[in-house]
Amino acid sequence: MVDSKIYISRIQSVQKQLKSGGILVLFAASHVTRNRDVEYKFRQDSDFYYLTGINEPDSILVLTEDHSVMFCLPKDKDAEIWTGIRLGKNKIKKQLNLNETFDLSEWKKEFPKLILNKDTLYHFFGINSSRDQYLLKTCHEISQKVRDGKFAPERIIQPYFIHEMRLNKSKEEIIILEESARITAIGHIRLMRESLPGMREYQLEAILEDSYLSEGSWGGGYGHIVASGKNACILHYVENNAVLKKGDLVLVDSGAEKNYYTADVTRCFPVDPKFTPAQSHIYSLVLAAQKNAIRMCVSGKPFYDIHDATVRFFSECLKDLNLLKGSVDKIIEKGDYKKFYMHMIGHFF
Ligand SMILES: [Mn+2]
Repeated sequence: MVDSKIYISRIQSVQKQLKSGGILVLFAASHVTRNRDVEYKFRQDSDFYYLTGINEPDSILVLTEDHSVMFCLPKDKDAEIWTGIRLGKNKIKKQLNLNETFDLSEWKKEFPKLILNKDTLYHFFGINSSRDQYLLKTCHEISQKVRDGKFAPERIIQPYFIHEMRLNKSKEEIIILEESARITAIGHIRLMRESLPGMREYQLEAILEDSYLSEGSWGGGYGHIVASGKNACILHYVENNAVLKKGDLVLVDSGAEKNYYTADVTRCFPVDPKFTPAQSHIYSLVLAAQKNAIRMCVSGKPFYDIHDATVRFFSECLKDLNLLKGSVDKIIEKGDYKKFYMHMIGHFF
């Protein structure tokens, strides 16, 4: 169990950012059916975990500037025998220092009271339509009673300020991220050493997963992309079943996740294990672009400056290689480089 102080302080920080009259509703993730009675492995919603440290499905956190409430799965011996121990409302209340906690069955009775006479609803709208509809319906029903002096939010704001909070990593978070990156590097290096012509892409995927789990992470933070030969041109290639051929390059995009923090590393290497001169030349250009981008990552530098510099560099390279024609300025202006470089230099979510 992680120290709950950090979650208490994050909840307080959210409450400070809610103006009076504001109410935040944040849903935990729910189980998702894979087939018939089999579910995908549960993973908590990242925002919900960031604020609560709670790993159970279906909980709902409701915050105003001066009130904190959670609805959670009830203690239930039978259910717990099948699916695991639940914290229950009493433990959660204490653990997160909340004003009130309820069993989930109380949600529809209690929520209209919580939202009554609030003017702004903070909710990630558009992710789950049945939740959206329930919230809108509740607001609508209350607003029908305006003659009794009752009102409900008429404004919905996406609480992106939570993502702003998550962008600023604490020392503790950076330590976990570094650990995810360290484990990821071990997996990638082992993969490069062990891959041979004739192996299937999914065997390489298995090496990554094995390395990540053996080193104490949760495994891949997203589906491992292992793409050999022309498959590497599919950005989010998922099939991972082709045979590695002599002379091919393999592109691997994969990162280990630990405690909800994942690395995200892409590397490209020859199966052979030697680059051809042409492969080596292109590789060295991409590597130069990467090193330059990393050099530009200094405090205060806008993200888009780094992207723009990379686009310019690649446009020059593509012109030198005779793959694109015209002036570099025109190549950038017309977006011709996108045929070869269609994504951003990076992403932060
Ligand atoms: Mn990636």
